[in-house]
Amino acid sequence: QHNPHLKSGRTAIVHLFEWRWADIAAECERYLGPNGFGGVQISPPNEHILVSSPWRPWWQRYQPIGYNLCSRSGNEAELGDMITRCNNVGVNIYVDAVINHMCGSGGGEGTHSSCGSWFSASKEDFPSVPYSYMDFNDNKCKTGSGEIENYSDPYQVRDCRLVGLLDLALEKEYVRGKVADFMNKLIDMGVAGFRVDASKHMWPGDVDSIYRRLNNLNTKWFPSGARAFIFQEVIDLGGEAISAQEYVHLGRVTEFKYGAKLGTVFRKWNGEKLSFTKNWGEGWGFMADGNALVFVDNHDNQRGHGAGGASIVTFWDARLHKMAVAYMLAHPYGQARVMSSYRWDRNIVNGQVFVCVDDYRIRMIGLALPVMVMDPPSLFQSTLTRPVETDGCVSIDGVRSSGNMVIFRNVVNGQPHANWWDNQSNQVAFGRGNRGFIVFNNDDWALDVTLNTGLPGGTYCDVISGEKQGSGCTGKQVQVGSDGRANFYISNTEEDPFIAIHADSKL
Ligand code: AAO
Repeated sequence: QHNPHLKSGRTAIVHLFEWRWADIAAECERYLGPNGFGGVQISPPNEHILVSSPWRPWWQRYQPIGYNLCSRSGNEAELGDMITRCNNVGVNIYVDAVINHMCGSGGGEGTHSSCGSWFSASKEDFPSVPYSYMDFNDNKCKTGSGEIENYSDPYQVRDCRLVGLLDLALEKEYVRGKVADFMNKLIDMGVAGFRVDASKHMWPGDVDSIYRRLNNLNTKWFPSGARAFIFQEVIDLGGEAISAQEYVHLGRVTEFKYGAKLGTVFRKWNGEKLSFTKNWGEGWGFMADGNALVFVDNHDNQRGHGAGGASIVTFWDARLHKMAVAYMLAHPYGQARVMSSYRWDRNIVNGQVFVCVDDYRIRMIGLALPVMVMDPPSLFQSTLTRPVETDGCVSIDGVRSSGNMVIFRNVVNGQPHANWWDNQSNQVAFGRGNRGFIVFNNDDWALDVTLNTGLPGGTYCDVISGEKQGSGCTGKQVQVGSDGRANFYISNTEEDPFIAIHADSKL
């Protein structure tokens, strides 16, 4: 099902990677709700393995050992409280559903799991579900190793183990039922939908059968008869046996070409120029607008996992990343997702750990909030409640842009891509009907040009260098004449070489 069921006027989703449920609940009330965010993609809520080598890595949560709702992010009560509180302020919750597999085959045996449930990876025994060896694809997989050895063979990709993860037999009624029960429990608690992890590794017919078993969404917050939003993780950069097209009738699909190409454009690699993005979207060979879930970077390719390659821009390239995220949020194509995660700054001073957070926490809010560390000292202590330390980290300057661009996207919602301008190089501008206008300078020289913005005459506040506060503006001001034209000057040496104005930033 392709509709994210966003509440009125909201348009963007944020992935709060590895955040605790209690922190997300507070964030919904304090920031996301009031600032027009439509929804949160949360980390997998299922019980997961505890990995010791390396110590408690983020990716242990992609190794379920059962469907009890307790994880590094918190327990079932905290999850339920978060869902309720976010829904109550108009912010939907989307669950990262890991249903293709259980833990890795080398996961051992014992109670090293997030709720302490016993399991045996070697015997393929997960009594808390329960699943036994009969519920896995060992006999179906035809490779000698039992692993996916060749991505050009669709049978291997679906029937064999992805990086050693025990592959569930989703053709079995029993397994489908257990997966659906897990998802239905979350639906009944009030979630709006699911990111379906590793969808490429499941047969479309199998996941279709599971989706059909899902309950309608909880009518406390959603219209009666509303079906869960589904967005499926299928990495399709072309050149493999399995394409995203095999899944688009079932729900939206992650468009991995989007971030890979946008990164190439902003980095000016392969002769790409921003001016070539005049027909950005389907014109670039991406899937149909209504099928796409788009993002600049994700939790995998931000840290060297998954696909996209070196072109992906992340917070490590903060200047390009801010521009790329703003481009995505200003552009009408696809359901947009921004992300918040964290980075571990190798900065330990006198035994005290200084932590930097990346895009979201610093750039969008700049407030003192709990900060996540990469390898929390123990379970359920995954965040350190202390103010953001900027020592040795990114600066707080110019931190508003992504949050304000989410508001831009809401304000221009439904308006057509309009008033395109480019200099045949890396300076471009476009508007959204008569509601918003954005100008980028990614060239090595200044931009100085008068453009038709499509906006009514008046003085507008640039929401990148500042924002409207009361009747004033903390950033640059743009004068739009009664003919809709305005002069823009953007130096190529600015930290944020782009300007965005919209109907609600009019002074
Ligand atoms: C961990 C360890 C493993 C260990 C395993 C089991 O790292 O060494 O064997 O445990 O004990 C995450 C981590 C994994 C981790 C796993 C479980 O990323 O490192 O394994 O948790 O703890 C494929 C899948 C895609 C998947 C991606 C990472 O298709 O679904 O790999 N993403 C999701 C999650 C991810 C999670 C899982 C799935 C598992 O987002 O966080 O894993 O639940 C090609 C294919 C892609 C393939 C990539 C990477 O891409 O197309 O399908 O993604 O390779 O293998 C060019 C090509 C491009 C190609 C790319 C890379 O760009 O154009 O197509 O090169 O080769």
